[in-house]
Amino acid sequence: MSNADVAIIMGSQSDWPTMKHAADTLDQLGVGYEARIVSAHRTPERMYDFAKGAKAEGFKVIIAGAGGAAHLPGMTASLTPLPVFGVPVESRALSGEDSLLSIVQMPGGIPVGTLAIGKAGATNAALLAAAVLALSDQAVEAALDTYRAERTAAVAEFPSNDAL
Ligand code: RP5
Repeated sequence: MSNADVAIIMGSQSDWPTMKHAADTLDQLGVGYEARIVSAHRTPERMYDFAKGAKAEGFKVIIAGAGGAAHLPGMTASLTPLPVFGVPVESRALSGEDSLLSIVQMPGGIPVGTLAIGKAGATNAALLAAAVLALSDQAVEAALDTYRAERTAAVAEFPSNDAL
């Protein structure tokens, strides 16, 4: 059993600089997570075992990041009843458009909630995972409210020349 509510999985170590933004956001919200490298192509049996066992391990939401021919989120979604949020990692060859289309174009019946390419997607995947948990966790609900209020307060009403 894992104490973590959220599993962050990724296809490669090279995805971690992107997926760390999901981890950092969950840290800010006080949400427990576990991060693992699980490749659909290089470690398919690890992927199968993880996805089949994720619910029994105690995870409630899975965030899956991958780049290029990014099959990890969709394959994971096909093997688990848990909600899966997919993060397209920015690839070198096609800037993540390949990752995005690989993840978003799931056949009807097996959903992956697909986020934006790169850092914004990883951050928002964490916020969506937290929003799911907040439905039954008042501490996470309060942390999300604070997160939003802080971002609202940080927006100046008038533009400044200071940063020019
Ligand atoms: C995918 O291939 C991974 O998710 C990664 O984004 C991409 C490249 O992997 P590396 O060759 O950098 O390990 O499976």
